[in-house]
Formats: sequence, C-alpha cells, structure tokens
Amino acid sequence: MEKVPPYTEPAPPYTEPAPPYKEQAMDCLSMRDYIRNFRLENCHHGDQGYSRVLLQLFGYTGHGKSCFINSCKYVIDDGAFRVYAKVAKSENKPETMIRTAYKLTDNITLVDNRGCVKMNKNETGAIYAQLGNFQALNTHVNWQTEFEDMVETLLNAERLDQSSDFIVPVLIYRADYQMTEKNSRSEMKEMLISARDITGLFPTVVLTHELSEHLSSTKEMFRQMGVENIFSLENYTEQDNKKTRGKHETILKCLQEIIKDIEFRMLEERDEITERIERKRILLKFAHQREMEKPRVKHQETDQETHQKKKKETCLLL
Ligand SMILES: Nc1nc2c(ncn2[C@@H]2O[C@H](COP(=O)(O)OP(=O)(O)OP(=O)(O)O)[C@@H](O)[C@H]2O)c(=O)[nH]1
Ligand SMILES: [Mg+2]
Repeated sequence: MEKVPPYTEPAPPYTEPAPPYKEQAMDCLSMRDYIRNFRLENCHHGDQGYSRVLLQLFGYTGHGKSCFINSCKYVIDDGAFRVYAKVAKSENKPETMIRTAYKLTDNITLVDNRGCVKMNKNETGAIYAQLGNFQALNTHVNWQTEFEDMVETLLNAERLDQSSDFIVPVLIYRADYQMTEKNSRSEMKEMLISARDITGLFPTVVLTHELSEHLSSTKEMFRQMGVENIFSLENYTEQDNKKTRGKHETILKCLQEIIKDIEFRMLEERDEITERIERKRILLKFAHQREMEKPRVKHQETDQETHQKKKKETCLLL
C-alpha cells in the first residue's frame, strides 16, 4: 500500500518585508522638496502646454481661505511667519473681495477668492467661471445672477490667455460650521460635482478649526458627498504661529496629495481646445438652468399668494 505523506500547511504567499519605519514615513523635509521640485514638464506627457498650477480656493466667507494661504507660504518658504493674504478680523466680516494670486513655488500658485455667504446658484456661477479659467486674476469678484452675466464673462475671457493654467479646486470649510438651510447640503454636493466636471479633479477639502467637536461628522458629510482628499487643521495665524509638526505635516501632506492628483490627471493626453469648449458648455448650461428656475420660483410664489388670498376671502364671507 502507498504511504500518504503527512499533511503540511501550504506556504503563505510571498510578501515583501515592510520597509524600515523611517522609510515608510515621508518626513517633512522630503515632502517639502517634493512640492518645491514639482514641475509640470516632468509629468508623463510633459507639460502639455500648461505653465503653472493654480490652487483655486473657494468656500464660505470667514472659513479660513486667506489664513490657509498664509499657512502654506509659511510651511513652504520656511522663513518667519508673514501675513501675505489679509485675514478677516472676525468670521462675520467678509474680507477678501478680489481674486488674488500668491506664488507658492516655481510651478504652483495659490489663488484667494471672495467668500460665499450662501453658496447658492447666484454665488457659485462666479466660482465656476474661475474654475473654468474664464476670469482674470487680481480682479474684483462680482456674483453673477443673470444669464447675460455668464455670457459676458465667457466673451470677455477671449481676451485672456487661458491655455496655460492647470486649475485645481480646493474647498476651505470650517469643521464646526453647521449648514442650516434645508437645501445647503445638496447645493454643496452639486457644487463639488460641477467643480469636478469643470476642472477634471474632485475638489480637495480642507477643514479648518479642527479642534471642533463636529470634526468627525463634518468629515463624514464630505466623505458621503464623494470627496477623497479631506484634510483637517488649525491654521497658523499672526497670533499663533508656533511651528508644530502636526500642522506642518498636514499642510505638506495636503499639497503633496494635490500634486499626486495632478500627476494622475496628466497621465492622459489633454486637448485644451476641446476641454475649453466643454467647460463653456457646462457654464452656459448652468446659467441657462439657473435662468429657467427663476420664473418657476416666481410662479410658485404667486400661486401661494393667490391661495392665501382666496382663503382670506372665504373666511371673510363665512
Ligand atoms: N481657531 C481658528 N481660527 C481660524 C482658523 N482659520 C481661520 N481662522 C480665523 O477665522 C477668521 C477668518 O479667517 P480668514 O482666513 O480671513 O477667512 P476667509 O475665508 O479668507 O474670509 P473672507 O476673506 O471673508 O472670505 C480669522 O479671524 C482667522 O484668524 C483655524 O483653523 N482655527
Ligand atoms: Mg479672505
């Protein structure tokens, strides 16, 4: 009779040994070098006609956009803390009104923006125009409410050199901010998706005031909206700019992930003219839809008013 060999466990599949701890963690200095040395021309298909990256910040007023710019400059420049972008004295007093550029590295520029009060369609139109690269830098931001405003913006943009900026959307949002209006969440989600359609990148979300007890629920809210890059931090300010490893690392990690997104997007061959036509199409569609919604709102109001009037008349008759 043939002898059956004793059972032995199959060998586990081979896995690479974990690299030593030091190698696993990309420390602050190497992250900073990676960001400083990022060049569009080193992307897979070269720069494809882009000469710089614009990190376009947007969000509600007083949520820390200007502070975030100062924090990024502090971390990347590695000098003394300086106030580059003027910060609001209080969260309730809008400060920034002009779309202003601040150079971060040879290839990356941060763009500050007027903050939204409501982030409804009247305010987001101007942000979409910026994300589509149809509004000049260092100009006053006016909210647009009419279809003609958008058409005018797109026509005037013909005068701008639009081809050379690679735009990355970055939403700055206070972790302790509770959206009160019923439609705010759906408007925010719509905004994020439109920003993705216009730029090709889902916005990165930076949550300021991270010490808030609402941090985890706010993070979860954005995660459910489909956001992949979510970072939380306490901004460096004029009053509190003592360097901490935690703050430095979060800001560097955030910038590093944004660059990885850009490199990923640049793996595709881009056709600037086709993309610009597509962006114009999105913006015109948005402005048209906003216009179409207006009379309906008026109609609904008149219907309600007539109903109330009739009710009053019936009451009087009785
Ligand atoms: N505690 C704390 N305060 C912050 C943080 N970020 C900003 N602030 C404060 O919030 C206020 C508003 O900050 P800004 O950076 O001016 O906000 P903004 O979004 O640029 O505001 P607008 O220009 O009005 O749209 C300032 O008083 C900041 O000091 C943060 O992470 N933590
Ligand atoms: Mg500001």
